[in-house]
Amino acid sequence: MSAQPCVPLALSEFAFEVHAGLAKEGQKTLPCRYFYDDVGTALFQTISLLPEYGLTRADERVLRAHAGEIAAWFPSPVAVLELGSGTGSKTRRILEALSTRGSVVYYPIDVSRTALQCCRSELSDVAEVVPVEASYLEGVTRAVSLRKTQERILTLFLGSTIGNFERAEMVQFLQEVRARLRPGDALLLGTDLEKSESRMTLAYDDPLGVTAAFNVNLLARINRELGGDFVIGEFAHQARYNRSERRMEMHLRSRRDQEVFIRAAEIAVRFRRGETIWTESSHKFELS
Ligand code: AVI
Repeated sequence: MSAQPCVPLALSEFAFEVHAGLAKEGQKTLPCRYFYDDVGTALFQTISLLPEYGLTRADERVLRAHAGEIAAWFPSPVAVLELGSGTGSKTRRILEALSTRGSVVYYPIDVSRTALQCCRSELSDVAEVVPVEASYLEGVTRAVSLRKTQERILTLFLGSTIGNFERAEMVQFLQEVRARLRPGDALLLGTDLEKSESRMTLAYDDPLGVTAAFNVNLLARINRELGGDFVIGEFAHQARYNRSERRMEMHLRSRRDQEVFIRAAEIAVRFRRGETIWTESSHKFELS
């Protein structure tokens, strides 16, 4: 039997995962999905405006150029599901193209209520927006259960969010999505291509420090929601490219030896100077 961290069952999922990630013997970790509270969501929206971070705009360009062509594959009626909708701005092109032939239902799926609210106010003029506040797979299950008999489903998974999964989990996740769909439905997947190391590093360590704030906000969130006592200035943002795994990694590096107590996660964590918490992987892809 493998050793399990000794965590009381009554902890919230967030507290449980924080405990499990910070109690690890080797590399400490925190799951990147906890970046997206209201502050993190707003910071990510700002990241997507930065000249150094071209990913969101690249998605928009591709969708602008090909929305009509994509829409032509789908006879009406169509429902659009979007995993991790964000504010839905890039989805407008697709919804507009589909709505020229009939009404469209749009299910944005996101854990961030703020992002869903933004989505609804941005896109209600082009589609019937039905926000689904849930994790991706739970959201797909819920949205698919609302499908009308003839309706085809177009699932959007854009912005290279798939890159935030471990490589082994990516295929499994896509299989899970497919299992919830049926023949005639489709998935449109957006992935970020590998670029020069210097360009990718700038995209994840921008000179304004927005990405640094996005990363460090995870500790601030633990302080706010779980009664942590992280001294925010004692951790530095670090972005590195892992060439063999073809991924950008974000870490939070402890500036000194220190101990942090997190009340709701019932844990005291010791950090050595220079030790890091690994907070995110953004895998990059080749066209093939
Ligand atoms: C949401 N996700 C695809 C972004 C990425 O590029 O991995 C999150 C992000 N992390 C740092 N900057 C943006």
